[in-house]
Amino acid sequence: MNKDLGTYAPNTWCPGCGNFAILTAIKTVLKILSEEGLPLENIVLVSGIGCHAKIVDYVNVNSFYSIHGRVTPVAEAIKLANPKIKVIGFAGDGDAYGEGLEHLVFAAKRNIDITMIIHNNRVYGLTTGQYTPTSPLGFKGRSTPQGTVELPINPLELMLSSGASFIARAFSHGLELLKKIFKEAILHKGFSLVDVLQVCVTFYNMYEYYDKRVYELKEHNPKDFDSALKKIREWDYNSDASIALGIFYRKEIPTFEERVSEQLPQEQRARDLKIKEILKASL
Ligand SMILES: Cc1ncc(C[n+]2csc(CCOP(=O)(O)OP(=O)(O)O)c2C)c(N)n1
Ligand code: SF4
Ligand SMILES: [Mg+2]
Repeated sequence: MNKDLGTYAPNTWCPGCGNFAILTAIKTVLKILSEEGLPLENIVLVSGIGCHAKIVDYVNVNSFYSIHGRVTPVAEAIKLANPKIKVIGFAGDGDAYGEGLEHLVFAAKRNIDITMIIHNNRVYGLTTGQYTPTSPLGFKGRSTPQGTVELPINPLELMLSSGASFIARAFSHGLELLKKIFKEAILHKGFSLVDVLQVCVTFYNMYEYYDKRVYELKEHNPKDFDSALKKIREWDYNSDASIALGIFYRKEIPTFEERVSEQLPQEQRARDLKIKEILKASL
């Protein structure tokens, strides 16, 4: 296996695309986690449809290409079928905050132990520049040549109110923080979401804009719901306010799969255990 977890698939992202940083960060983090004892075969990546989705072609671990808007339910199904798997979903903003939004809300609500990494370039990249739920008011793109006439959603506020137990924001220009946040999100027990401000150089080049405004969260208590809400509301994806990066909220609560397992009748749990032992012995 290629040591840096790369593959032979030709990379078709535009030069300068923020997806490259996400790719480098995730490969590094998975490598570190495997050195720390997480077998690579226990990791499954899931992607949607869009520029972001190609990431699973470029990382040499098991993966599943789903369809637009359905990264979350596929990731949830894999986790429920085999709770020992670390499932990491990669979704676009159109994908996760548009077509698949209801899945995200319910995954957060049930606190299923999956990690969702959102490549939030605030545009439909693959289909060449239409607006998404996080494009700012007045965004001019293929489908809105005169500018959008609606305000964006704040996905982090939505996640907080839906019950997500880990909420963070990262930026594709700043590898160290990206790696740190990805690692924390993957290790978190419960539903984790990282909204990555991933710059699309071709249809919405925001490098300069973000570079001037981002700062890293310090002296912030991520266990405190009210402080998290206050920080999350500081920037509404529309104003010119400063943009905080880091972990806004983190809470340890029982996961969906733990609660499901508790409800299983004793005989069924014993039978599942027996099947696992037989499978283990036959390997
Ligand atoms: C069910 C379905 N609806 C719509 C499409 C068309 N489609 C493909 S990619 C895409 C937008 C992708 O945007 P985003 O999720 O933000 O990903 P990006 O390309 O920006 O990474 C759309 C609308 C599709 N393939 N399937
Ligand atoms: S269109 Fe945008 S998001 Fe897609 S590869 Fe090019 S720069 Fe990246
Ligand atoms: Mg997008």
